[in-house]
Amino acid sequence: MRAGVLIAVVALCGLACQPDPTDQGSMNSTEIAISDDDFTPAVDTVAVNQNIRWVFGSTNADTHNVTWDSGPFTPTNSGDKINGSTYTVYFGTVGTYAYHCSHHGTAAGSGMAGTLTVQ
Ligand SMILES: [Cu+2]
Repeated sequence: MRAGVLIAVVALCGLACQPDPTDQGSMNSTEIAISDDDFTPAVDTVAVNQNIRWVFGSTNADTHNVTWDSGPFTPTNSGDKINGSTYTVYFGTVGTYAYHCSHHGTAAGSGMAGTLTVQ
């Protein structure tokens, strides 16, 4: 009986927990994909006190990085990374954190840029 309930919950979550790619403002992903030349989701909202991981795509032609527009980050960027690399940051403070790729975007959200809201 318990197994039946568990399977029902998993099946329900399988449908309800799918991110809607057209609704970026309300996404909450702990993993942000990096491709040529985008962050997905570019606008993300997550709960405080957890790791967020940027994953550099396995088929990217270009080198990218995560560079913080401002904030308490040391170092202030991920360094240039290539295919399959990851960059993980622990967010223990509520706030809005803007970032960009220094090769394909600029601070304040133009080009390859993203915003992470931690609440
Ligand atoms: Cu880039």
